[in-house]
Amino acid sequence: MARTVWYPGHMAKGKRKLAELAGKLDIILEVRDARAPLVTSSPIAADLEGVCPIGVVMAKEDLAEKKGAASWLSWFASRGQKAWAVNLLKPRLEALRRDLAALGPAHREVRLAVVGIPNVGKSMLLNALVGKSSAPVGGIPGITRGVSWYKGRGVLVVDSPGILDPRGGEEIQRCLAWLGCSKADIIGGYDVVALDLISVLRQRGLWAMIEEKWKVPAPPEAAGEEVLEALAQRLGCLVQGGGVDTLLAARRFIEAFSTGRFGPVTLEFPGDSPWT
Ligand SMILES: Nc1nc2c(ncn2[C@@H]2O[C@H](COP(=O)(O)OP(=O)(O)OP(=O)(O)O)[C@@H](O)[C@H]2O)c(=O)[nH]1
Ligand SMILES: [Mg+2]
Repeated sequence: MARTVWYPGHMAKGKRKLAELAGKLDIILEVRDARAPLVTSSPIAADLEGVCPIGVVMAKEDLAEKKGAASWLSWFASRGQKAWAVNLLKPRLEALRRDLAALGPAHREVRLAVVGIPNVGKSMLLNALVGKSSAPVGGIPGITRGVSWYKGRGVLVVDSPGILDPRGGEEIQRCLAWLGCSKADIIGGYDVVALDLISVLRQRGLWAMIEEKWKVPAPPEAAGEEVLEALAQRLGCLVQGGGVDTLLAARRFIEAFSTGRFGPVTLEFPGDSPWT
């Protein structure tokens, strides 16, 4: 299996720090992306299983199909694992807060850490739980660089940097790039990653959502490269001399997909995941 080279020092250090802290925590909240809750699982949460209870928070519920989030909640429940689905842009965390409050001893706040791969919403969740904007949030992976404590509203929360699995294969890393969790330029480039996404969306009958928003059809006889060129034309990504800038178009396409601009989509369903 191919190895990715993107495993910067802050990820290795964050992983060590979290392992040291785990024994002092009441729970670890592992944030995943509700659009693909298996492929976005965290290697560090898997490592810490048994050291401390782990609950799964599926963030970006607003970007996932309703039936997808519901079926994942049932799937986690059937395995006896605590899970919640949340939209952190409009957080309604009553159920999560209630469950957390039941965990810690009455005399002190609940101690928890928020872990997960890059850009899934860890810092947004922390801010929503703490009740104020404390941790930096951003649309690109790698915003949080260290492990820090935050206190508020009955909780003591540790934020941590997004940690990717350096052993994840190329296909997994590409899927993570579509979701904004990995950087396309370190796994073959934006055009390769976009062509892959075009192919998967067509195979799964999901191209209609792109066509509806961006008016670019993808008839069965058209090659992926032709569809990418049509996207570049549509987006006005042109180069001097009359050609199209497919790299720029690929980047815009992936950004639009990862931030949910085409509408709700679920890439993995229980029992139906191409990556696991
Ligand atoms: N639509 C939507 N966007 C979200 C949600 N949660 C987080 N985001 C967006 O996802 C991006 C990443 O959020 P962060 O909280 O910075 O993610 P993180 O996991 O802390 O990222 P790193 O620290 O870089 O690993 C931001 O642009 C958020 O606005 C959600 O529930 N719905
Ligand atoms: Mg963060």
